[in-house]
Amino acid sequence: MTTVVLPGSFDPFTLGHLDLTRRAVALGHHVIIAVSHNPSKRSMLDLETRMAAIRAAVVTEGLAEDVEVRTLPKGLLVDFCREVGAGAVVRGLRSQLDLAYEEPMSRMNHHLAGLETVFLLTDSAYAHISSSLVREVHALGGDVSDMLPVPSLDALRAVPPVS
Ligand code: COD
Repeated sequence: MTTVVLPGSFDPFTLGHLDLTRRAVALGHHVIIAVSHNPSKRSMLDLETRMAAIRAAVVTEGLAEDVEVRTLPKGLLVDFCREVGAGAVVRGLRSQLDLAYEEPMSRMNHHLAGLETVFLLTDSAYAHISSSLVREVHALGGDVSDMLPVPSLDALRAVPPVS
């Protein structure tokens, strides 16, 4: 079993993220979901809330044995991967736009530490879902209940829409 890191801001953790996690586990990996913490970037949900919602979703999905949720410390992803003994990073690709964003990061991580990235093509059922659009739809009073695991939805509902 290889340990892999699935890094992200997960603000909020969506059904697309959950599907990515499930599929990485199905490939036989032990998955560390590493939640980034960037104090200079305002997130809708704070770090603890995001992590608690992810843990709850992982338990509900029956993945708790194979998945850990940790904070991604400030610094290089390759250093975190070395620290936790991860052999690769897992990232999802929804479109060519994602590939354009991911390619330089993947090449840099490989250059810095020989760290591989495993790309999984997003299930088309989730390809239109992004955390940023979910935040926007929610903030404007739209329904995001079919895009999020229940714990993320509960966390988001605690944040009032813009009036
Ligand atoms: N379906 C499937 N997958 C999805 C979906 C969906 N609907 N939505 C998003 N995803 C995938 C994304 O493609 C991504 O792979 C993953 O889920 C996480 O998504 P996000 O948006 O939460 O993640 P990001 O892009 O905010 O994460 C940024 C990092 C934390 C990875 C980045 O900032 C980083 O690597 N930081 C470390 C700094 C570093 O080492 N830099 C130098 C080397 S590059």
